[in-house]
Amino acid sequence: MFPRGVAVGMTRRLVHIICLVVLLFAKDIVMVKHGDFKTCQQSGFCVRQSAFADLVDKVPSFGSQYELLPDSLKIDEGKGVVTAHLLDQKQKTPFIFELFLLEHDTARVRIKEAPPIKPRYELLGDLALASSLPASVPIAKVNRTSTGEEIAVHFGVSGKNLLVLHARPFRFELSVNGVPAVSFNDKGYLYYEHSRSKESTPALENQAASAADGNVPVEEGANKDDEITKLQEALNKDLWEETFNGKTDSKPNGPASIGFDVSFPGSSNVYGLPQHASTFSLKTTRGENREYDQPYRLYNLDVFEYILDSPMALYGSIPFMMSHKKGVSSGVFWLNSAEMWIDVEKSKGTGTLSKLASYIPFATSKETSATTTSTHWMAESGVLDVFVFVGSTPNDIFDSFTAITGRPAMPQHFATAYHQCRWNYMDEQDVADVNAGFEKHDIPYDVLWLDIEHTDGKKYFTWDKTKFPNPETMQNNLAGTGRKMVTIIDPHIKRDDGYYVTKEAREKGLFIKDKDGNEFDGWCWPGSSSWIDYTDPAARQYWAEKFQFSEYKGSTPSLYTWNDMNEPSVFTGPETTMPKDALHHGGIEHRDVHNVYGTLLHRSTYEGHLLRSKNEDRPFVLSRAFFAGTQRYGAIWTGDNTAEWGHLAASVPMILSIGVAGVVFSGADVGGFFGNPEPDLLLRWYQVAAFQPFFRAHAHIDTKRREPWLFGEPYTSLIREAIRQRYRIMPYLYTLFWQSTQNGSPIMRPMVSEFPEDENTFGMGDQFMLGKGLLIKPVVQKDQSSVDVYLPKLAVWYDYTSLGKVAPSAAGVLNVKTPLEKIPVLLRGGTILPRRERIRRASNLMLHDPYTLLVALDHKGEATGTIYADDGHSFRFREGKYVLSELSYSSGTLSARGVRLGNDAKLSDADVDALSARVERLIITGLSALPKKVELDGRQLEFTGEKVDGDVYKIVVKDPKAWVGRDWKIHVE
Ligand code: NBV
Repeated sequence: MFPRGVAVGMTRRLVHIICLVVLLFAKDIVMVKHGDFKTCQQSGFCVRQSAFADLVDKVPSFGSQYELLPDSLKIDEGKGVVTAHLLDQKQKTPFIFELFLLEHDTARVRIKEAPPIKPRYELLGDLALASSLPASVPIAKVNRTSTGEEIAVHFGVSGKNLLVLHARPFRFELSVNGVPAVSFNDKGYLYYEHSRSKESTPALENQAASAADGNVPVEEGANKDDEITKLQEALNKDLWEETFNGKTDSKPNGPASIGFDVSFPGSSNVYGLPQHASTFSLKTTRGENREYDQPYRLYNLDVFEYILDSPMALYGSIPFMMSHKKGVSSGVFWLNSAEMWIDVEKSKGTGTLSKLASYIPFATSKETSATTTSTHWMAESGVLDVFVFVGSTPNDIFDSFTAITGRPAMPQHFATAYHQCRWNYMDEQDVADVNAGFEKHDIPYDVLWLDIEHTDGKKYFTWDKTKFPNPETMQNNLAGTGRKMVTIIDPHIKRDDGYYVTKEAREKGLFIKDKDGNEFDGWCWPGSSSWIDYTDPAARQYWAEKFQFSEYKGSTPSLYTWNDMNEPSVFTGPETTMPKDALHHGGIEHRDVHNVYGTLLHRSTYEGHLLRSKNEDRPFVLSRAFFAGTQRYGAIWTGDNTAEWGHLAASVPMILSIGVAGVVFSGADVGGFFGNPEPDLLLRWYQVAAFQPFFRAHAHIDTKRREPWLFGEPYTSLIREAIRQRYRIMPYLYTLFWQSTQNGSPIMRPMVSEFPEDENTFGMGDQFMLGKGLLIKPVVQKDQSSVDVYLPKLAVWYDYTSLGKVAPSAAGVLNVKTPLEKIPVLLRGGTILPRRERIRRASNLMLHDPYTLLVALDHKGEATGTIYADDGHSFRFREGKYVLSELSYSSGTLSARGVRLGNDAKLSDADVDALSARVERLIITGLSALPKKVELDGRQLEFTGEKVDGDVYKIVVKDPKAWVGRDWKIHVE
């Protein structure tokens, strides 16, 4: 017999060893090769839809088989609704066509089977769209040809938008102010696999292919019969069952895929469609000189060590694409959460322009040399429910898209600061040491994160009692230094009868079922697991309640949440995810809801945070999987990247693509998750991430420790400085977050959205704007001593450090020296940027510190800016408890105007002062001469001045004693 203490110690060690073995085993399962994910050729519906499009290309008469029946057409001008029957002439299947015209220059088009033999999933709108959608708008004017074959519908302010609907073949085009923007089914790829019984004979696709056989062109030396057989095979591929890497999808409902094409006439660039490790302006995937040989895929997947420059699917999916050409922007959003593939093709010419000419006499010849981008969208199931947005600039499209999918949530102030994470901070001592390390090295940070090892056996909502015996004290200690903690909570629930979550969820029937109706059993971190079915409102409610402080033992109000593995990641499932024939609430197949599943967990956790704080505190939840509408719940990150320069470079277009698709709060793991970054790579990463929306360092459990002070000098000081840069601009950043809640504008913006008139910016994704005022270009190569930056000529630019005016080449290129301590950051003339220069250990401790206003003049000697401030954590801003200050500089006067909106008339000056702070310093650059005096209300202000680069003057005004949020004027004479 061993003494009791020894026995306990041995048992613990044994448990530890078993856990390690399980972990290694699990990691082996997860170490997938890229052959573990499907290509289009391995996906039945992608093959079928692509074959259909190929056939249409080869035999044009085969395409466009859909016709609107003119007699069935109903137009409700007042409500802005058009409906009609749509017939698939080849297969004689009926559909219902609906067009809804909405505010925000939006047209919604729905095509449904009438009626389907098997019901299709139509509940997605309730889950993914904003709770109140833009109102319908009346039709301003309708023109209809006598045969009813063409209908021209004007809508929007002064009828500036024109939608022309063609009955035969069915297609429509949308133009704005006379310029064609979007064309639907121009290529005739619309192909709706109607629902059917397995017995329906003969396979209608066979008829379809034979109908075309007379015309199928045959390459020299090829046999015509073989060609037709190949086509027929492709059109019939995997209709009723599909096997990939030994795993079979039983497809009890048979084929249900939908494909269509959308063209952007005269437009060379399309953006969005996240998530891919690809360029910002999407590459071509179809046509002769295509850049990728696969379409972009949207299917939320846990891809281990993802490769760069690839259209492969990753953790999140947003079926939204945007396009822009001078004067016209447009967007397309397909409300569909099934697996999707999208081809991108570019062709010379203007595609649909010629067809539009009769409606738009001024469809000008200016565009004849342009490129048209055509896209082919293919989804496995669901319905055709497409929103088309038009406007003049990308900002119009961000506004419209987030009016439909919801405005971004306003984060708490701390969430916009720097986060320190690793898999794992091992115990309470480790947490205390890391916290002390930040103090000792005088590096600010706001949040410390705990990964899966903090739990008792990967049972979420529990703590490993040995490593974390006093979680409350630990959190309170952090809170005492102004900091928060985040723990990870994943959706896989250990199948352990002794685990209360398993027991309760099982009793309530809240788990996803397998195809036979039994509780789905798969493998994930805890071993054998089941997955909560967040599509079920009862499951969401149950989950939300788990966050109550009384339920989540050891949690405190300063603890927030990280939802990982929610694609969902199932180690034993096909492509490391849930089988498509698994069943959700109401008998819905997983295939229909796959891409929205992770967002429903995100939402449910968000609701849990609301519940536990009685709607007091703004939630903070980070999710890995995402879908359209994720922005309503919080932040996402780009997943498991690698400590390589290429991954640093890729993070910029990735965050840009996610941001234009509404999810404005995102970031990449600083330093790279896998591998060990060299110190210069880590530093360069901090330098750029300090200007990106979500700023968190994270690392894999097998990597060396990399807290910012572990690399010695000069790295400790330089990383400290990079993080301090972030804290300085937090008032600016927080204002951008607020603006984004108003109009969906990304925090980190592509050049094209700030300079929509400058064609040089249209294809650019390697530099970005933070708001309107800062341009950042990362250093993404080792030992790079200088970097070329493109500076649009429409603006004047200043070096952010020296505040001297820079002089780019005639082509707008500026070569910036990049010694280790510097990456190119340029300040745009015309900007007033609020900063806080007193850096404290955590950002909330700076909330009442005074501001420094940085004014950079444009070529007219003017500048504007906004400051938004609130209590940093509650929802009281919704009742008007916030400060909004509009600043402008013109003719030597800086004017500040406190804007009081809504019922904030209740806000007294004292309230304003409590939420705000005074200006302690005013810096103005770009002056043509040194002023003689600077005064406020007749009071002379002290200032110093100097000449800086570019023959301009910079002055620093000391303590003007002006409050942000109040009205005042400072005169510079
Ligand atoms: O929970 C462990 C990790 C996490 O650190 C990472 O950020 C996630 O993306 N998680 C994935 C699971 C294992 C990855 C190999």
